Amino acid sequence: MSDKKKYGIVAIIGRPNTGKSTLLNAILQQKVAITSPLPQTTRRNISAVYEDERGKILFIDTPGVLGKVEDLIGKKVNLELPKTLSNIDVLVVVVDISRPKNEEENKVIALVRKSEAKKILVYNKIDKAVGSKDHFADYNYLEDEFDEWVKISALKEKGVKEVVNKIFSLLPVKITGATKTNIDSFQRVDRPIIDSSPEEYVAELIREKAYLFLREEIPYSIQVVVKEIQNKGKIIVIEADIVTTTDRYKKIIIGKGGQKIKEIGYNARKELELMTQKKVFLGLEVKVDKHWMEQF
Ligand SMILES: Nc1nc2c(ncn2[C@@H]2O[C@H](COP(=O)(O)OP(=O)(O)OP(=O)(O)O)[C@@H](O)[C@H]2O)c(=O)[nH]1
Ligand SMILES: [Mg+2]
Repeated sequence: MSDKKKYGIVAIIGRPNTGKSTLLNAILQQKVAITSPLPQTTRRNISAVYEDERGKILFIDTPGVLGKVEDLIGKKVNLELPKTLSNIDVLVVVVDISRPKNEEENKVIALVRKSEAKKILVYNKIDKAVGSKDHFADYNYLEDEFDEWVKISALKEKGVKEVVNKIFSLLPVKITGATKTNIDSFQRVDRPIIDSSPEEYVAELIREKAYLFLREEIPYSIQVVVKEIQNKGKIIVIEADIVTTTDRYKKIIIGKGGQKIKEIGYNARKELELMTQKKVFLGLEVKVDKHWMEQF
């Protein structure tokens, strides 16, 4: 490997729903992280490697920084972030300029100030931030705290390459041993290299569809557990549970005549079939476990 290549670890942070996961997917040109219109979609760090002729970047997509933390998941999620930020080269901070700034942003800024990494401010959702929805002025005073800034639309894939260019421009050519080892450990499979297991990945995909079809009805009271993935040649058989906290929620997830669960299952299955180019059988059950959040 040429000495001129650059290696670095990059964390993507910001308040919930700013488009962090959408940006990572756009950079990698593959869905590595699920996205949804609901805040708190990402619950755990998602790592994936980007590589081109300039070098390799290990991206870490993080759960959104929450202001008021009301549930157990939010509490656990909030504790993780400062640890993640302790060993990174570049911090990509995503703000949604189609929404006014709020107190959650101040929490993000506090984390930014503590970090010794290089920093890029990403103004996202420029496609949506027009007329009365243009809140750019709320955010642009932050530029002084950053090494670089860029305006993008992660959804429309505008300005995404610019983000990668700026990351490479901020990475030093000389790399520390630790960073390179960390990135090389991701060299196992096809690009982009994701650190989640097939079970975790499929579970996330099902959770995405559940968020999509349930909307605000049972916000964060669900998790998905994939119990089995069997590759039977032309067909993949998957057994999974959607776990929720009460019988009332279970009823909502199933829906009238099983309509909701069917929709969730159908859409998850279709996406998996597209990805794998195989037929997928997806057995979905809804279960109640009052305590799942405690074990998260
Ligand atoms: N119009 C528009 N919508 C966007 C853009 N980027 C993301 N979105 C939408 O914003 C919503 C949130 O996107 P996510 O990528 O899930 O946001 P996130 O920051 O990862 O959210 P958490 O994981 O909950 O912290 C989704 O509905 C996306 O489709 C953009 O550039 N323009
Ligand atoms: Mg996310």
